[in-house]
This record gives sequence, structure tokens and C-alpha cells, in this order.
Amino acid sequence: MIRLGKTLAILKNHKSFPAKRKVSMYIKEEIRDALKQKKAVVALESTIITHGMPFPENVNCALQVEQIVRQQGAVPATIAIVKGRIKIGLSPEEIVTLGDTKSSDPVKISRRDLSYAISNKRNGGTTVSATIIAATKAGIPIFATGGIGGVHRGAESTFDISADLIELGRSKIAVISSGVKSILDISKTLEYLETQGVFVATFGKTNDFPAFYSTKSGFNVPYCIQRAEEAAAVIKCHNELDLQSGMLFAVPIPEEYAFDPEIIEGFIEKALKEANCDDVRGKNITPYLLSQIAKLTGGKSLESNVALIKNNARVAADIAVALVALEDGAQTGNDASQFNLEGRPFVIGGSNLDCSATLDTSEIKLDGRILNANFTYTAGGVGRNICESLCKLGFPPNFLSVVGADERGKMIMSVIPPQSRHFVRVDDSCNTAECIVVFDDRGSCRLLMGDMKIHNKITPEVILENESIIKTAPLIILDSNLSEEAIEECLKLAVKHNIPVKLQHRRVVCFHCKLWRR
Ligand code: PSU
Ligand code: MN
Repeated sequence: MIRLGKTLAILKNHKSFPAKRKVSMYIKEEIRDALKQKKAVVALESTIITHGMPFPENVNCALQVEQIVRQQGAVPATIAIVKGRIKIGLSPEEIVTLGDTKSSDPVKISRRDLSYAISNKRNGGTTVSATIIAATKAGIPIFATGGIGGVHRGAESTFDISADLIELGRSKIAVISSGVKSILDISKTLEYLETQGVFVATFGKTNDFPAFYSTKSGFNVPYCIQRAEEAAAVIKCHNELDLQSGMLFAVPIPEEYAFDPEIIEGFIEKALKEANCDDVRGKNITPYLLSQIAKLTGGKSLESNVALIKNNARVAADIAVALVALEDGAQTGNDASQFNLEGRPFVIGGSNLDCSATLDTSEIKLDGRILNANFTYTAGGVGRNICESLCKLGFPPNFLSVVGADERGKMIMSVIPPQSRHFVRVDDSCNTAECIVVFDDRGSCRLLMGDMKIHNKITPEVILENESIIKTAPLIILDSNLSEEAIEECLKLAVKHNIPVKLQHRRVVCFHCKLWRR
């Protein structure tokens, strides 16, 4: 029962939110500055903290997720209601306080709960739907979560369809999630998203829409996006069209944390039966199922949930950074002010365009005849490969390299994440390095040709110029294709500043004998 006075308070708040902005929205200074300066920001929700996970795993997860967003060069904005105030950005202390749910007694807040929670000065975790509302009002275009809500199984009789879907249908925001939770009816959820006009793509290797705990659901979506820059380009276009509807990028859970779909389905069905027996309904159903499944799997599902959220946060930050770079029109991204360059691993080495020619024979005669081959082009270079791997692992390094002022150079530049591009130089006096690798029909590498003179442009002087940043690195990684003088200069710096060094050789794989050869 709500008293009349309270009812009026709710209505008043509801009417005045947000047009008259009587309900103040607190935006953390760091986030306000980042938005003003058009830097990358990632919104994060808080129902995961208050209702999605137990204490203290919830708090640890939320803090680590923020850390990951920062490592990738974006500013995290965890959104929640704290004592009746909408907060865009929480302090670590606030995350801990909110996450200790025994004392914070939080409400699970969707669109419909906002006014009540605010007027009653409650604490609350914002679901995807309420987080979308707050994030769009603050002007944050990218939002990461675990799995959005969807159409529940049996919705034809329960009518249980998450408010997340409707909010996504009417808000200009890109949500990064591991699809929808497999406790739901995924097929119906995808239909519903289509009706709402929500752009849906997988972000991964296939079009198979991920199912939260498993990498695949068996339902295909129309688009598959593989790189943050591609996602950013679609978002940019969507924003320019001013479509006022949302976008969903579905990232599969990392393989090593994924459940076999059949195994997790057994647990889900058991949990659903228990929910039915306990007569759990409405907004309690999702938290109930998540916690039952965690019990049934001996905590394994919770580990998976944490892993997928972290991975989504990393992808979201990469997309946010790429979007900023795209909107800047900064193709080279040589804007140091955007990223903190200090304290990162420092990789020095080559960026090549690799052409692999796979022949249809093992009889290779080099006498001027044409051999039939299949060509594939990939970005390579020992240094660049290491840079890419570190970015994917969540440790974007500084990368010192040189490319030519040609098409190949542009292509290579476009695949180096913006946060690692600062030390990549463009030199118009040399070709971008290119490497041609010839494989025979058994997959053995038979011939290598390289135009790699440009690597000599990484001179001792170029290296010394960057000493002030190199000296803050926890590790220096050198490509053994560098000139001897360059390697020597790096080793001198490493000794001077007491930094460990890894010297990395090229590796050639021989598929035939399945051996890596140095
Ligand atoms: N992702 C998770 N755990 C969660 C949620 C997402 O890994 O608990 C939350 C989100 O806040 C989402 C909500 O909006 O679950 C969906 O709840 P419902 O099905 O009641 O709409
Ligand atoms: Mn619901």
C-alpha cells in the first residue's frame, strides 16, 4: 500500500523526470570530463551486482570489470541508484556498499521502478532497461552487460517479456552482451528484437547467436562482426541516421568457460521446475534462476558469468575507443592525450602484410613456370602479431613500428587498435613490409620472400626518443627482425631501467609435421 503523499511524490518525480531535470542525475567528474572531451566511455549496469551474483563475488566482478575497461583505454561508468539518486559512475566504496546487499537492501530497478526507488530514497541496481535510460540521458553510446533479459520460456501464458527488449527498441545505444540468458526462449527473443527494430549481430567467428553460458544457441542472426572497428562503423552510421533504436552486439563466452549446451540445459530445466514449485514470478525469476543454476553447477556457472562479463567489457571498451577514433576522423589515432601510455608493455618490431600462397602440389620447380596457388592476405609481422595478442588478452601495449605511406600501410594501421597506435610511424620513403610465404599442398612452408627494409627505420635514435615512456614499461618485447643496433639500444635501455626483455623470433608453422619451427 502506498500512502497518498507518497503517490504524489512518485507522480511528481515521474512527470519531471527528465525534462525539467528536477531529479538530479549525478555524473562522476571523470566521466563528465571524458564525455565533454569526446573520449571513450562504457556504461555498466548494476543489477548484476545487486541481484545477479552473491556477495562478495559481485563486488570483485564489478571492480575488475571497471579495471578492464580502463586497461583498454575507456572510462567505466557503472550506473546505479544510491539513496534515491541516479549515479553515473560509482566510487569503489559505493560499489562495495551497494554490493553488500544485506545492508544496502537494493531494489531491482527497471523503467517502471525508477520513480518509486528515487522518491523513496532507496538503493537500487539498474537492470539493462533502466541503465539504458540513464546512459542515453548522460550521452553514453556504448553499454556492456552479461546477458540482456528476453522473452521467457512459456511467455505465451505468463506474458513474461523483459522490459530490456522494449527499451532497446527505443533507445539510441549499443549494448554488448553474451546474447540472452539461455534460461529464456532465444528464438522468441530474436523475433521480438526484430519486431522492435533492434540491430542484432554476433561479435565473433560465426552467425550463431550466443546463449550466455554456451557459445552457440543454434539460432543464426543476419550479421557477424569480427572487429571493433567494424562494429564502430555500423554504430556511427546508425547514430548518423538518428534511428532512435538500439543495437545488440552478441559476444560468445570465452571458450574455456563455456558450458556444453546440453549439460547446462539439464540444470536450467531443473531450476525452472524449482522456480515453478516455489511459485517465483515477475522480477524475481531471473535472479532466482541464476542463483539456483550456480548451486546446481557447484559455482561453475558463476565463474562463467564473471568471465563473460569481463570479456564483454573488454569488447565494449574496444568498440568505444574505435568509435571515438572514427568520429575524430583520426585514422592514425596519434592523439596521445586520449590514452595513458605509461606502465604498459612496450613492443618494438615489424608490421607486415603477409601473403600466403598455397600451392596444389609438392613438386616445386623454380624454372619460370606458373604454379597454381591460392592466395590469402593477412596482417603479420612478429611485433604486430604480439601487439594484437596482448590487446586481445587485455594488456594493450605501446607498439613502436613503421609502415609505408601506401595502401598496405593504411590497411595495417586500421587493424592496430587505436590505443596501441601511438608509436606507429608512417614513412613515405619505404614500402610497407611485405612477406610472401609459399606452402605446398601438404602445408609445409617451402619458400619465404620478404621486403622488410622498412624495419631498419626503427633506429636507435627513434628508440631513444621514446625513453621517457619505455622506462615505465613492465616488459619490453623485441622482434628479432630489428637491426642489431636497434636491439642493442633497447637492451641498454632495459639494463639502465631494470626492465625484463623478451626477444621474439619469427615462427613458421609446418602443418605437415605439425611442428613450430624457428
Ligand atoms: N547479466 C548478467 N546477470 C544479470 C543480468 C544481466 O550476467 O543479472 C540482469 C540485467 O540487469 C538484466 C536483467 O536487465 O538481468 C534481466 O532481468 P529480467 O529478466 O527480470 O528482465
Ligand atoms: Mn520479467
